[in-house]
Amino acid sequence: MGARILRADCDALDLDDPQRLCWHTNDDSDWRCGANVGLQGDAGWERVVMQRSANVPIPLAAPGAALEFAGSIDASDALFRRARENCTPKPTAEYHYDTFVVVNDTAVDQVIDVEAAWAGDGFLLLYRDPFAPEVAGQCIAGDDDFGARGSRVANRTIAPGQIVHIAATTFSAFAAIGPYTITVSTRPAP
Ligand SMILES: [Ca+2]
Ligand SMILES: [Ca+2]
Repeated sequence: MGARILRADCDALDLDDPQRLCWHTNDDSDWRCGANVGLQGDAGWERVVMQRSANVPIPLAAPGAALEFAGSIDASDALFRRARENCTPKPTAEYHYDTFVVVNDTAVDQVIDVEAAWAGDGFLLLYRDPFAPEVAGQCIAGDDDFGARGSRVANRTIAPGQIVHIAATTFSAFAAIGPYTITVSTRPAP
């Protein structure tokens, strides 16, 4: 801590070190990947930058406990063609949405209840993994209204290792209904 860092346009030190990396954005010399050096212009190598999905699955709460998510459906949110409550597709209109991804990381089935509280006319959907809402069969369940400003999908069994994408969206196309909370309760073991 506190040591001065060595700044140079490339890491050309210790050419046998497998941990060092260099590629230039505005120069063409000294490219390296570990101990493989002099790679500039080498067609056998490719620069790839990968970003891990922000939606890393979150383990379900322990039996008898719950996860709480909060968000807001805004005009800046992505749009998709959501399913209806019965999971048949709505092929034309588009809806802003957020997703939350959960996983049953236990060795046994878990039963969950998913309940949303909206500031407007929200719509709740559960999808299988991978999240491909336009693909038939990926929708698990949906609910428009539960109470005055809610939606609820109850009593869904999630298999060991199963990933579920919870989509928070709206009844009306292109609506921005503002804040919401989603509670994912894991039922106590029977
Ligand atoms: Ca949002
Ligand atoms: Ca609704």
